[in-house]
Amino acid sequence: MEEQFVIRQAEFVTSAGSEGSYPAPLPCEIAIVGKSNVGKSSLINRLANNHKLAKTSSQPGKTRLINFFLLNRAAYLVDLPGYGFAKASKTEQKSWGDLLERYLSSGRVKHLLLLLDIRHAPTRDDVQMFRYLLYYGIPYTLVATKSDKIAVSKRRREANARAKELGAPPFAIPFSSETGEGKAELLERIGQIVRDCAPREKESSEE
Ligand SMILES: Nc1nc2c(ncn2[C@@H]2O[C@H](COP(=O)(O)OP(=O)(O)OP(=O)(O)O)[C@@H](O)[C@H]2O)c(=O)[nH]1
Ligand SMILES: [Mg+2]
Repeated sequence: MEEQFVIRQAEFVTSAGSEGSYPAPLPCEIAIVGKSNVGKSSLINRLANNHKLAKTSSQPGKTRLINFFLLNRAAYLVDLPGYGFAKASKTEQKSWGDLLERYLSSGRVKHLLLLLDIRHAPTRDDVQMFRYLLYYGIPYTLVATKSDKIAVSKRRREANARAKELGAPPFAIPFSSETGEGKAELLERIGQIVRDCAPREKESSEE
């Protein structure tokens, strides 16, 4: 069993609306993508055990900027605006799309958590996002959110079904921000990711 990433400290760093306002990069940056209302901000709060860290809302379209959170002063966890919020104006949709695209193509992100609602087949936007990350070779983990909304006996199977529908290998972590289900599994994954992006220990050397 992999070692879990223990979040000892999680703090909000900044909200960025353009590249100029991203914070100085760290070796490890993990970002969360998914459609509006799928539970991205809630997931951050659950991982950090702080329901006030990221702003959430029952109304889609809550997160509108790129929000950087710093974990253990070592890695960024990045909350992104959701896609596919039909009620937003065309202009707003375009500007969120541009914001997301510019961020994803900035080369900062080392790993993406792509969130899918465990109850629904992925949308066209989800499929497009998945193809985009494959195209750019961004490592990813699929997370099936709101697992508390379906029977326990179906969770693992339904989560994997969502991954398969996306065109990915059939594995997604069932996760609930309400109950904490999947938190340990996701923190193990994050532990792996952080270890992978940490710079190698330098040999002490005078040269
Ligand atoms: N039952 C249940 N509700 C959840 C879960 N996660 C999120 N929600 C609810 O879903 C709604 C949206 O959650 P957010 O975390 O704001 O979603 P988001 O993906 O950040 O949305 P945007 O910022 O609009 O892109 C809120 O009402 C949450 O309380 C979950 O695991 N279970
Ligand atoms: Mg949000």
